[in-house]
Amino acid sequence: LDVIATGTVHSHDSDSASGPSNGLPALPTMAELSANPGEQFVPWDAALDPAPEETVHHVSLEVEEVEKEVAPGRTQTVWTFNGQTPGPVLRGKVGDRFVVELTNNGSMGHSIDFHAGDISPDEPMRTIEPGESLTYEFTANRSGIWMYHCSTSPMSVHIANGMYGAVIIDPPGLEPVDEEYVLIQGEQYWSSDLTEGTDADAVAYGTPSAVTFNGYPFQYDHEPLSAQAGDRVRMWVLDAGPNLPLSFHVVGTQFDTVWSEGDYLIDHSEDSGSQTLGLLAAQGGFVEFSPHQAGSYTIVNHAMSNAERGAHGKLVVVDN
Ligand SMILES: [Cu+2]
Repeated sequence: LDVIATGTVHSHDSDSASGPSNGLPALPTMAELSANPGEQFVPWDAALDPAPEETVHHVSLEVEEVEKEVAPGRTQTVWTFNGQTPGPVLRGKVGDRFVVELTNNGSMGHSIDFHAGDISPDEPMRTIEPGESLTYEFTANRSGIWMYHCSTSPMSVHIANGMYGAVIIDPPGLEPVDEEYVLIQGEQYWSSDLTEGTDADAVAYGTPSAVTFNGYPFQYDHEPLSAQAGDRVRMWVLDAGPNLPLSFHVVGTQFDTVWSEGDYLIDHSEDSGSQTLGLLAAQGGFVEFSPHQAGSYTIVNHAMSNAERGAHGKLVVVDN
């Protein structure tokens, strides 16, 4: 009775009504995550340009900590490369050289790690303080969709708070297709402190507030990707994590080509197919398919709870 009178039990009850009993912030509902974006919302452009002709790529990446709408009704500080999450997609061919100038315009130490290169991490991946720069050079000796990310500790928080992107190195002989897109899965773990952005405990517990393709939940439900019936469509896919796997599926299609982590599982097959491209954190690949009927094809992480947290979109196919 004493316990009830002091309100301890009552406060426990209200906790369980408003959120998990472990003290973590309450998770947004699917209705909240899929609500209409704010007026300032601009979808992250998933359409890919072919690799440029140049074989030496000079890239400038600026770390910027910016306020951004990361989900409907949620504007917080995010840590970015060039003001966007994911950061810019770099694309080239096997043998290309990348010369990256990284500048830290943020308020704390940051860094970058390119999986597309194989070099000693010690110097180029070092954390630099605000106002500092470094040059990070590598030759892309192997094809892939390679993750890049901030590698400053705690890495889970720097990645969850926006610091990731992709380098696409085309496999030799990769043929042009009618439509080519890139989808990068990332998780958000919202802090109640909008300046902090990410809740480190929620990351540790593995309870994401949102799971996104290209940085915003459900964004391609609002602004669908497009193709014409009979088109050949290629979707490059990267799981930037920081933690969760991705079972990439496009409802109504079968993949006749799947390339995962360096090799083809199937390649223009006429009598076998694939339903998902399964990726763990930091793995990537691409799928190809030809939707032969007009319709609205849903893109999901088929680990369905993640789709319902926002790893979900649409490819709208029209008659040609
Ligand atoms: Cu960082």
